[in-house]
Formats: sequence, C-alpha cells, structure tokens
Amino acid sequence: MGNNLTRKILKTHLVKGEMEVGKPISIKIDHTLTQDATGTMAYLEFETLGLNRVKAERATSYADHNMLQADFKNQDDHKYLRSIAKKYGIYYSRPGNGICHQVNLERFDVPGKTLIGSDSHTPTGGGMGMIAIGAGGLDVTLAMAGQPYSIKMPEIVNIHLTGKLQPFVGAKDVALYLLSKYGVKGGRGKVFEYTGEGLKTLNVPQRATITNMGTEMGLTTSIFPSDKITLEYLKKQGREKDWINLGADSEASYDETVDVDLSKIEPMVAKPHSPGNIAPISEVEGQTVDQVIVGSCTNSSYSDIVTVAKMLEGKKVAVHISAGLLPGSRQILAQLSEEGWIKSFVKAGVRILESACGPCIGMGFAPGSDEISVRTFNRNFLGRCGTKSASVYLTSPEVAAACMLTGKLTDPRKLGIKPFKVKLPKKFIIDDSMIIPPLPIEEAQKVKIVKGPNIKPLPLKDALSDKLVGEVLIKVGDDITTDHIMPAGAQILPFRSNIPEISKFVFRVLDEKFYDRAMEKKGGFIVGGENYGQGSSREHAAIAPSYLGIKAVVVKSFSRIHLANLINFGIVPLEFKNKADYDTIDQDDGLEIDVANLNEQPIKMKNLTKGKEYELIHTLTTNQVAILKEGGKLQFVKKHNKGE
Ligand code: MIC
Ligand code: SF4
Repeated sequence: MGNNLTRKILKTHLVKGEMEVGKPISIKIDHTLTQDATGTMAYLEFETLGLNRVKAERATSYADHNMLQADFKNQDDHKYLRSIAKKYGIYYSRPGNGICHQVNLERFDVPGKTLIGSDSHTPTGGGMGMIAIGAGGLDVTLAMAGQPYSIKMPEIVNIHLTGKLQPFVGAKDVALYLLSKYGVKGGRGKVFEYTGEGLKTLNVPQRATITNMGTEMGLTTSIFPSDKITLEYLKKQGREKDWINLGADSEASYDETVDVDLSKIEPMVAKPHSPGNIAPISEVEGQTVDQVIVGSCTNSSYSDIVTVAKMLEGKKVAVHISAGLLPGSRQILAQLSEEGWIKSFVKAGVRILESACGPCIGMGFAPGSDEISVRTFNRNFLGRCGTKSASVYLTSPEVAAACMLTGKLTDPRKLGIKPFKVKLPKKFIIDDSMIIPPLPIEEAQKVKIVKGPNIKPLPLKDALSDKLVGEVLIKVGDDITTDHIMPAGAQILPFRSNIPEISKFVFRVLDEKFYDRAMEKKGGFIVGGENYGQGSSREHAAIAPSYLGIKAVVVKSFSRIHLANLINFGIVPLEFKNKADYDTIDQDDGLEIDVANLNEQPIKMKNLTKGKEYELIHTLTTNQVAILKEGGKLQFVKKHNKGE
C-alpha cells in the first residue's frame, strides 16, 4: 500500500512521535503566518523570548483585520507590527495589500511545505498542496522561534471527487455540501485529502475555497495535491520555481473514503447562526434580503468576482438592497480594474470596499436591526456581523450575485443567464511593493520597536495550585464559538493588544454581566457542552478569561485550537467522564477540583452547593500537564528552554 499525501508531508517533517491516529506528533514548521488581530499578541510573546531573528524558513505578518482607523489604536498596532517585522526578519504585508490567506496563496504558499498561522483559516494553503494548520498565537510564536508544532495524528479521509460542477454551482457549494454531512464537529481529529478525476475541474483558488471552509467542520486541515493545475497557477504568479509534483501514491491507503460526485451538488446556504446549519437553496428561496456582500478569504478570488461581475453585467442591483464587494487582495483588485470589471460593479450599484476582512469580522457594513444579510463568507455566528438581531446566510458568489439582482434568496440557475466559464488571466499583475521583505540582520538589529499607548504587556498566570475552588461563573451549551467567548467587531478588535480592556467584553454576546461577576467573584469556572471553543484561533478567548481568574473549563468536549490555547494560558481543560453530569450543575454552584495529580485520571470534582461528586477526564499529555503546572506555556518555555 502506498502513502497518502498528508502522511508523506507529515513524515518528511516529523520531529517526534509515532504517526498513529490519535497519538501526539511534533512536526517541523517551514512557514508561519500572522495577522494583525492575533499578531500583536503573538509578537509581544515573541519579544519575551529574547531572540534576535525568527528561525522559521519564512515568516509573514499581515495587516488585514484591524483596518478601521476610528482612532489611533489600529494604526499604532500596524506600526508596531511593521517595526517587529523589520527587527526580526519577517515579511510584512501592508494594509491594503489584501487578506492574509489570499495573499499567502498568491505570493508565498509552496507545495509540500508546512505552514502554521495564527488564524483558523490557514488551511486555505491546502489548496496549494501544503500542510497548512491554524493555531493559537503562542504556538505560531514558538514555530517562528524554530520549535516544532504538536498535533494529534489525524485520521486521513479521502474525499474522492468525480464529475464536474453544474453551471452556477460553486466551489463554496462543495464546502457547504460537506458541512451538511459533517456539521461543525464532524471533522475533528481529521484531515480531508482530495483525490479523484474531479480534481482537474477545480483551479487553485477554488480548491482553496474548499480547504478554507474545512475549518468550519473542525478539521485539522484539508489538502489538495500539487498537480498540473497547481503549476498553471504558480506560472501565472511567476512562481513556477516553487512547484513540485506531489500527490498520493497510487493505491494509497486512507482511514476512510468518501465519494463526492461534483455534478450532483446543488446551490446551498448556511442559515443563521452557524455554518453547519445547511439547507438547499430551494428551502429558503424567495426570502427577501437587505444586504449582499461578496468577499472574505473564502470567496474573493479573481474567478469568484468575475463570475459575479458577469452575472451583473448590464443590470442593476435590486433597489432595496445594499450590495458590497471586497476583492481578496490588491493583486485581484488591480486585475479587475485593468480588465474593467470594477466599472461593471460600480455601474450595477455595488459598493466597493477595500481588500481586507472588513464585514466578515464585524469591521463595518453591519446590517440594520433585524436585517437579512447574504454573504460569501465562512462564518455567520450570532452577532459576528456587528448586529445581534441580524440574520446572516452564507452562500456561493453565484447565489450572492443572484440575490443582488432579485433582492431575494434566489437559485442562480433560474435567472436564465447563459452559462459561462471564467478563465484565470494568462498572468496575474505581479507587484509586491506592498510587501516589505526582511532586512539584513545588521540593519535589523538597529531597528527600534514602536509601541503605542494601547499596547500593554501580556499578563501571565501564577503556577497552578493543587486545589481549584470557586463558583461556576457561566454555564453554556454546545458549539460555543470563540466569537461568543471573546467577540470581535469594530469596537472590540482595537483592544487585541490590551488584555485588561478586551477582557471587559468576554461572553458579552451571551451575558452582559459576565465581566462584573468574574471581577466580583475573583474568577471561577466555566461549564460548557460539546465542541467548546470552535471557530476562530484567537488566543484572546483563553488569555482574557485567564486574566479574569478562570481556573478551569469543564465541558463535554473541546475544539482543537481552543483546547491548545487554554493550556498555553494556564486554564485547566477538563471533560465530564459521564456527560449527563453536565445537567446537574448550574451557574453559581461552588466547585472544588483536585488537580494535584493531573497525570492520574479520573480527576475528582466536588459540587459544594449540591453535595455531589463527579469524575472528570482530559486528553493532556504529561508535557501539557507540566505546562499547566507552571501557569502556562510561555512560563514553561522560559524555564525549560523548550516548548515540547
Ligand atoms: C475569524 O475569521 O474569526 C478570524 C478573525 O480571522 C480569526 C482570527 C481572529 O480572531 O483574529 C480566525 O479565524 O482565527
Ligand atoms: Fe478575515 Fe473573515 Fe477570513 Fe477570518 S474568515 S481571515 S475575518 S476574511
């Protein structure tokens, strides 16, 4: 039996561990990526390591999330990131150059390499045939410092593609189709590796749309092979030198195989308020919409946008809607301008926004009260768009274009538009002048780091005590996202480099009193259901609760990145051995957890209010237990000079 592609890349990067499903492995990381909303914290952590340069083969830093300059804060953060990049040998992509994942795909991703990024959609790079994984900022910091990255060896699922997408069905619909099968938890502990005849019908940006949204299923990552189509794309980017021919061996073995016939996939939507809430377009057709936006790291490639432009050509957007376009990168924007497509959007009545995350992370263009918004994005969690009473539907660019025209949720196949094919340009406009390359080391060492007044040092926890005592500060249900725990948006994002301030917003969407209660009770516990912490990689969802005195989170199960972040910042992550125990605990109950011997399971927990005893379990390795004992990973690394 031959090797599959995932195993091949993991094997050549393996530093420690056995490649047996579920066992911890450490891999060498070639490339790293950070963005501004998670990057400031990651670099504050990097500064404490005392290194004079990054050790990763390539590190890139993007300014793409915190773009609203309502006052000095975001601009100060960007200046800080720019000075850090100069000092430590990092590529810095300036604001306006585009969304990190799109730019990385165009200019930096290399088949066969490993990448970790402090953004959960880093798997976008899987569209280029690399192992690209989302991680917490501190883990990316340590990878920049040359340390390996640890994951549990995933199950590798062969997504075997046949057929060809019907006209007006997009790559996004493939992702939505898979979400309809797996939901937001079904991908945990897995990698989706795409194979089959259908591959040759999907270009690199389409593949990247699919790998990008694998994150929403909880996948560790997703990957496509590096084939002739990859070579074509790299040629268009003037990067054919980066290409290697790389795929699964014939007869490769997989832990599971799933057949997907592309020609059977229908246009779909993710209904409010979860990317896992999938329905075929026929179920929601006719619903009036107020806003339609095309963009985000999922669907803002050249072909996505030209598809929309062609569908709008010679027509106007419905008079009652507000329509917006965010090209994924400056390269795409330049290409669209050059070819006249921007004019088509302007003529149709679409608002052109800058190449950035923007409304995807609640940075402007929030819907009005109770409004319905259709977006080509990847997340529609409650309140994420900036308006709690709004309902967001996630769709393909094809469906979004149809909605722009009719003002209603519409099946694009019913518009009577003649099917067409969008070809990528022969060569993209290549202009890297908005990417500042690393300085030579002698010059770099002279650079002074610039820190504005909103950039505050990272607070760290003390060593773990043997008994954790306190009250349940909040009890939450299943699939709680990091957007619930640590919301984003235009008001909150500017505090990403100021933990005391951002902590005031913890759980704000669910419970406005959480912060006051946590302060009054001097910390305590969080109790939750399945898949706690799904979604974004933001480590602020662990750092801020840690700052508020959260000692342990007790849930039915965790999502991967958030679990790692909790450990990194000294919060003990525990699971109910008997899931039904969840029902017998309430907010305000007093708990006592004995963590003196964390390596020995089960862990005992007492409910002092109800007089009950529970058994808890965990998935911590002995190393992770040692990290928790020190109060967190940064403390551990400094003491032992290693992360693993
Ligand atoms: C997101 O899409 O939720 C974000 C904003 O890109 C996050 C990172 C962040 O919170 O800064 C992610 O996906 O990890
Ligand atoms: Fe930016 Fe949205 Fe992509 Fe996150 S999901 S990186 S906020 S575009």
